Amino acid sequence: MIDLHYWPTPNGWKISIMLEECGLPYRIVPVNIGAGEQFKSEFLKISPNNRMPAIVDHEPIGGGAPISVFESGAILQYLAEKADKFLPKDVRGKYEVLQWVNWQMGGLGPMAGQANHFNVYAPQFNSVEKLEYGQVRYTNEVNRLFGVLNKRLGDREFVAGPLSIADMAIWPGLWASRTLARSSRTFRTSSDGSRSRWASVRR
Ligand SMILES: N[C@@H](CCC(=O)N[C@@H](CS)C(=O)NCC(=O)O)C(=O)O
Repeated sequence: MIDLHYWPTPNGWKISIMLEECGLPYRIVPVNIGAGEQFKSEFLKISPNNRMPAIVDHEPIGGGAPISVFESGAILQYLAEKADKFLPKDVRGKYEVLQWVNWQMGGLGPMAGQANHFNVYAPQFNSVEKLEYGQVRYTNEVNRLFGVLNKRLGDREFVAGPLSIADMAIWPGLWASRTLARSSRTFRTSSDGSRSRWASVRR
């Protein structure tokens, strides 16, 4: 059995989607990040960066003591290895997928998070003048990243080969982009044909 330390956000969805797609048995352990549960000492033992999601696998690959994993990209990779699904074994296919997982983890995820912060959350507490630089910088970067994804999806059904952990890492970010679209005048949604087609395939 796998414990999924979870709260319903795009990063949490990556893992619940993967567990469901793999058919692996799991139970949800809620981490209410609005109530500060991510700072509890018990949780920090498995996720020292005080962020969810995290997992504890009580029947790990290879047996032995339970294994805990934090960071959604590492969790997706662990589950792919455990289920032997959604991550090819051959070196070309594997790194085709992992480069896009890392693109999400190091690029789209953090940048969409910042764009969301400056456009959606911070305006409740700050003046427009204070926020404008951050809004422009991060919205432009998200526009650029979505352009990269759009181009990638122009001639293929999934991000990297057949359905993989790359799709599961990237898809939940579209949620953030919909919130952004409502709050930012500069977020471009018009030229996203390939991305929209891919998003609807995954629905
Ligand atoms: N890079 C991390 C990011 C995880 C993350 O940012 N989680 C947020 C919710 S989406 C969180 O737990 N926030 C709690 C906090 O900021 O204290 C991952 O992909 O797992």
